[in-house]
Amino acid sequence: MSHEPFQILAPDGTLRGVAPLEAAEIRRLYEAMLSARVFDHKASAMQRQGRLATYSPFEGQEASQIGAVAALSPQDWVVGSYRDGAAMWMHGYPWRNLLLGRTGDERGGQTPEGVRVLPPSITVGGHMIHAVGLAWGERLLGSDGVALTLFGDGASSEGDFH
Ligand SMILES: Cc1ncc(C[n+]2csc(CCOP(=O)(O)OP(=O)(O)O)c2C)c(N)n1
Repeated sequence: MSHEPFQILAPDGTLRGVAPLEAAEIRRLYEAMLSARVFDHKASAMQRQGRLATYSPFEGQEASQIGAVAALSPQDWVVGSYRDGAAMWMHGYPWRNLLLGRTGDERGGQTPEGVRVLPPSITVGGHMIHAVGLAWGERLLGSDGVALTLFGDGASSEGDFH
């Protein structure tokens, strides 16, 4: 039995096999990660200046959030926590709303028409069951839409996770 590791780039940077994405798509995703990084730095600075009540940075998680959402269709759902702004934004939730929410302005929780993203969950683990409900609803409608939910390892200790 072979135990070859899954590898796209060799340690010296050469491509192994066929590139899974076109160059233009790689650039688009990299730009999205960079936008997320810039937002994250700005929001962290605003929190330290007292201009936001709280802020949970996601630096280092840009690829997992942007990459996961890049695989979705607009009809799919994103249900994240306070730390998942990059994923939410990638699926259409405005940065502005994320900032408004952090100032206590309830308009921050108003998802634009047609955007299938729930407002960020502050309750650790409370949003995963919403994602399951949305997925179940899609199934009842006969659609092949899916719901993506994101959470930390701590949330997996909540009863809702099970
Ligand atoms: C039900 C609930 N309990 C406690 C808290 C306080 N709290 C906020 S963030 C956090 C840690 C969560 O850890 P994890 O799920 O691993 O996510 P991370 O913040 O590390 O991304 C806790 C306990 C909360 N928001 N909700």
